[in-house]
Amino acid sequence: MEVNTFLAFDIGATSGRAVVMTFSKDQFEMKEIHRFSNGIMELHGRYYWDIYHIYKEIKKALCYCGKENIHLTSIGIDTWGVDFGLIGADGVLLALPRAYRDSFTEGVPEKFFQQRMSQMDVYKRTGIQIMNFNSLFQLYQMKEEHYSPLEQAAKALFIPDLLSYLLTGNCVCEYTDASTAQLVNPYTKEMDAELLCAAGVSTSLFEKIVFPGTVVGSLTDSLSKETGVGSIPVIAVAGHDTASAVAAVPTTDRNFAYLSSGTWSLMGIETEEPIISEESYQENFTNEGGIDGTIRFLKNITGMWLLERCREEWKREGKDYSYTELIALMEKEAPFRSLVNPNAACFANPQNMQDAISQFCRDSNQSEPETVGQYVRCIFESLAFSYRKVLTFLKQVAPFPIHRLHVIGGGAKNDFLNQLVADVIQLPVVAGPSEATAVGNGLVQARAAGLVCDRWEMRRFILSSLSPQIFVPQKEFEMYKDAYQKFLSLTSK
Ligand code: LFR
Repeated sequence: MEVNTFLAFDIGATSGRAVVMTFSKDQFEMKEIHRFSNGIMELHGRYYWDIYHIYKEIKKALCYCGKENIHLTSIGIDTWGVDFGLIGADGVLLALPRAYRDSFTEGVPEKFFQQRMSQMDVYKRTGIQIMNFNSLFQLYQMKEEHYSPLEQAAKALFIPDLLSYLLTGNCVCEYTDASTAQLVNPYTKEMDAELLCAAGVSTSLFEKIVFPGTVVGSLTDSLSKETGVGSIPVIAVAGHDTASAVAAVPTTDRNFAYLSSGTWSLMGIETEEPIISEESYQENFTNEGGIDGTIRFLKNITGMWLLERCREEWKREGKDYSYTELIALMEKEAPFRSLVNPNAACFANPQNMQDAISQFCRDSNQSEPETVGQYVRCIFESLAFSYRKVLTFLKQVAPFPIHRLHVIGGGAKNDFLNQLVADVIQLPVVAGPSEATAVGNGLVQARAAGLVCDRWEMRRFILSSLSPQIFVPQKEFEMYKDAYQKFLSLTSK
């Protein structure tokens, strides 16, 4: 039987992993072979990604494959969106890529709308939610600051493309990741020259867009030798991690909403056409690019970031809680004591997350959380209510009825939250795969190798290889009504 093996690198803002996916007949198996930490790095008041650290970790995984004689068919890389590296005319990486959590773009969209193009026009052209860290605003602000790497740059490469470039020496601009930049027209799927001009950069800064499944090139000779894996192709997968995750929703029909749950909670629907309307503009929903030319109509909700940051703080105090311990502590506490709006600007990158949560509660006349369990409860309940709010809007605009919510990504492992969400949204929650991003990444490689033909076949493959868990609502919404009203009052603009 023919066996194909793909190596999927899924690199998030806090950690990265290398997963080997072995395909035989109509099933696949997955094995995580390497995991490493990632994070933003402060240098002279600016925040960067240490791309060389990521590169070295990628090499470690390749060396492991070389040593273990794992014969790879191809490699694919997905990462978070919007950030990019700048390359000089001679191919040199000019600086570490700046990180989207750097506050350098705070207030920049407002300036851009005033001086360059109206907010409505930007939204109509791109369908992308306004977030200050979008590449459009990063580029504009870098220009304003005369940021020297941009002054000298011949090319900008989004992070997955940048890593593929380091591995192969070839440059591409992959569509799903480019779509997060707020520079792409979602109908033509090409860069919008007027937007680039408004940001002050040349249209030649970006390569022509390619679609998931395109071969970027082969590993450089020196890497092939050093790692021992040989001259294997690097595929431009759905380079945006959320697009890879959505590709891996285990479903056979379109009647679903998804929640890609990790550092961010990305909640939306998959559509054939963009939804760009007065309402989507008001609610700041985004139309990012998916595989097979689909649109990911979704909203960013600040997700486990709130808890991840609290956990780091508790760790610094010497208490390294596991998720199981946190949930046990939370279960001892009364529900709905305090709620926050996870998307409030104060949670984007605070000095101290617990202080930010307490401050939010004080400002909204609520009791501040006092124990670890109370913080966890506050975060989970606020997230569940955010999901209900977003789903209510999705139901209004979806061109099809929504029958269930698929929770994919690391958050799918949180049974407590899955059940709470099912109760709060009054729809079944289908949880898993928790490694959806790596699965989507590997399946796009499998498609490039001719093993599957489209996203529906990819999804059938997932269903026959993995079994998602289903949580049906067990409580009436009536019992959440008052708390939900309170939550809505905290999130109204
Ligand atoms: C998730 C994600 C989101 C994007 C955010 C910043 O990892 O890719 O989809 O909005 O990171 O790029």
